[in-house]
Amino acid sequence: MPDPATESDDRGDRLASNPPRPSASRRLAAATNGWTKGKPMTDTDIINSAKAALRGQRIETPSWGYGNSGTRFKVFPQEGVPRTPREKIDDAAAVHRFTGIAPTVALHIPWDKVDDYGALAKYAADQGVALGVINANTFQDNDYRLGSVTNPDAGVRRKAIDHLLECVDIVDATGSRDLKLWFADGTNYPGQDSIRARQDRLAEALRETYDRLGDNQRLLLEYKFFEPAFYHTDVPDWGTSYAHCLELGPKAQVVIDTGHHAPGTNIEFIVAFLLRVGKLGAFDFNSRFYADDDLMVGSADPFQLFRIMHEIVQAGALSPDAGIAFMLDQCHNIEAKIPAVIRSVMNVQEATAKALLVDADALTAAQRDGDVLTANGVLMDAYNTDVRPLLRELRADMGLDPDPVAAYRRSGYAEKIRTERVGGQAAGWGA
Ligand code: RM4
Ligand code: MN
Repeated sequence: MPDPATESDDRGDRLASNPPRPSASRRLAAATNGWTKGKPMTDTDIINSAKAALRGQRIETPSWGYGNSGTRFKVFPQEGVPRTPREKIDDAAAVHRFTGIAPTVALHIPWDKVDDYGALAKYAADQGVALGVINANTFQDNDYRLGSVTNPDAGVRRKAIDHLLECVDIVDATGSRDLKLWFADGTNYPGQDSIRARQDRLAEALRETYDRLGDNQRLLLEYKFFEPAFYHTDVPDWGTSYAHCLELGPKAQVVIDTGHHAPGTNIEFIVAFLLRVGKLGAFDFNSRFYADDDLMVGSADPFQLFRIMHEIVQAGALSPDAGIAFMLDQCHNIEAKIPAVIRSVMNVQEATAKALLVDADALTAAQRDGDVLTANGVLMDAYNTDVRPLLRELRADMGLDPDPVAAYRRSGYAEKIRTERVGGQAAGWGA
């Protein structure tokens, strides 16, 4: 049986028994080298529609990714790090200038607290970007030692809920659409608190927040299976998040943070499941080796990222109209931050390009025929395609430099912020 995964020597046999359907990399060559002559139109169509989809792709960057960060052992400060929300917006705007597909920046409250959010939104617009998802923070106050919205103390719960409501006000003021919630809540010891009562408290807090949302606003609920609580977490997994979102209503959706799963978890299954039921609201993209490392997305396991994007593409959920917020949730502890964010955006873009090159017709046919190896081969063929020439061409079409990282390095922006941002308090965890 022909195996499309090996696209070289057995090609003659394949072409003899199958219609002349070029592999993904040959289709790509067709688009970039004018190889289309005599080949089915559909192949060029795949390339063109891939390019159109890539042109419309949107990836949101996190304001906190531009600040100093580190581990609990050490934060290594960097020069030129932003000191204010406006300076973080400047950096996000720089990433967008070089990538062309990162026009929004997520804020974290209170890290990005300002007096006038309307003015901040206007400032962002003047820099060529918009403010995106508003992230609440109920994990850094002394009061939250035993939890925030699930704390046994009603007064602490009230304080946490008030913060969530304040964040909805900020969603209003910034013109954003989404409020994103991640809770550090949980317990460290069996018996420490009632797991079940904490679920009731969580449901109450979510309900009050949900009811405060405007018609076009959403509550996005993130999950994480451990840390900082280690015995149990109150929203440990997608099932818990999904159940709460279902109970809340249509404006509540699940956030998948790729770093928040146990090793070996099949994240693309979660993506497929939630897409099918209309409950996938957003991604927090990053890469992990061991824990919640928040390293550059696609760096450890680009194949996993491809498999995730394949589910997105197959479900027609890539376009911004589908309503899924594709965000990065990363920190750059030892590497230069802005080029690392640029690289991360490109990693998502590359995985997406490969997913767009999957020959969906061939895949469906192989799946229908129960042809396991061909089906897997179709997927691998797309994954093994070098999409960098296509993306370079796309960027040139978009009026961008084909090599965003090199263009950033040449731009002088890094030197500029290094000399300008002297004094003041650099943004960061400050650990
Ligand atoms: C959390 C979670 C949230 C992010 C914070 C900074 O672990 O992933 O999404 O807002 O980190
Ligand atoms: Mn996250």
